[in-house]
Amino acid sequence: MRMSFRWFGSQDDPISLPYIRQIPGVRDVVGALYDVPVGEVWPVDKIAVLKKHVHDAGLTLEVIESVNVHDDIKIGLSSRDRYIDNYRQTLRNLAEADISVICYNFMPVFDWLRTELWYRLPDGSETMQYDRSISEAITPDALLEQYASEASGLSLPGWEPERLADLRTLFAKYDGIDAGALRENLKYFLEAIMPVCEEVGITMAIHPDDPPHPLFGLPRVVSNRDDLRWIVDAVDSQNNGLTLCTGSLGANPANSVVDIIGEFAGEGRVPFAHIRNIRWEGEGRFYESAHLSSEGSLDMYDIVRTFHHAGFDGFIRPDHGRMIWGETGRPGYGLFDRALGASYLGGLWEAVDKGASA
Ligand code: DNO
Repeated sequence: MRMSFRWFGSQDDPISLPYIRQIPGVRDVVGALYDVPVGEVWPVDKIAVLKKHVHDAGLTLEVIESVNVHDDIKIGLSSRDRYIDNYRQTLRNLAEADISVICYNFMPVFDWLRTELWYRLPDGSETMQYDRSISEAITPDALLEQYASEASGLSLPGWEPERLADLRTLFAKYDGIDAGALRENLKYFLEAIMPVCEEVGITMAIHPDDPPHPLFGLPRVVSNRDDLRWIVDAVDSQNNGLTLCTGSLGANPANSVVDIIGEFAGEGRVPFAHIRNIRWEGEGRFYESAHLSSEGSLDMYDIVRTFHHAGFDGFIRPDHGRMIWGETGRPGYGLFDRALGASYLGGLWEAVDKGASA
């Protein structure tokens, strides 16, 4: 297992690489380029600069989160082939910099979604919360406005204002795209890029839908065990893998996260894991808790043990943390609570590891 930490780049992350370097057990950074429009080729020189920044700080960069997929590919428009060619070239360019894992998602229009970015917990910390009844009542425009005014002036991953500038047109393009069509478009995309992935040694790791159900009338096809099974079988290559995000899948109590880990990590199809906890608050409602089992609804010991038993040797990162100790910044991506998460997960791993060989 390699413990990693997400970083949003020197332009846009209030957390510096030297600080990340001081988190015990963390040697890998999960990064991305944030100034290349979705669908365009990531230039070799920009990738090299990012890689150098990370290396100069004594850290390693092998995982990219995310190379986003253009909506035309998800919709299956004829323009998709041009964007797929660009994606292939991006993969080649990333492989030149020894990138081995690419996290991406196939959610239409939006990436993750929360209805509250600063939900106050009884201990005074703040965290993100989701309430399905609110998401069903609010318009996407209103949500965008809320994010723009509440995100401390920082961009939120997957919510790039330039991409979402014309929401109505984007939504209209999805007209008639149901889950079946979206699935076929995902397969088309994977079939087109897998030969390059296999040639250059990159594993694709699709991120589950977050939250794991359709939103605003748009389909979602990466929400549960059967969806993951379909994806893994649709293109049966070891380079077609999953980002196992415990918080995303775990948001639906019907998903057995532990069984899903056992199944797919056991088959060697999980190169990357986001391990975080959530607390269910009732039907369709949850908040992102501290990582400890005692703070949330997921059993983190069981989760880590299952990864270990499956022979997992990929990358792990703590995920969304709360804002604690007066820290401000990008919701979910403060330093302190994620660092606590990394330490806790590292401790669980050590305990399971030593227990297994005792
Ligand atoms: C949210 C993240 C997601 C994730 C993408 C992967 O904080 O988990 O934005 O990076 O879905 O493409």
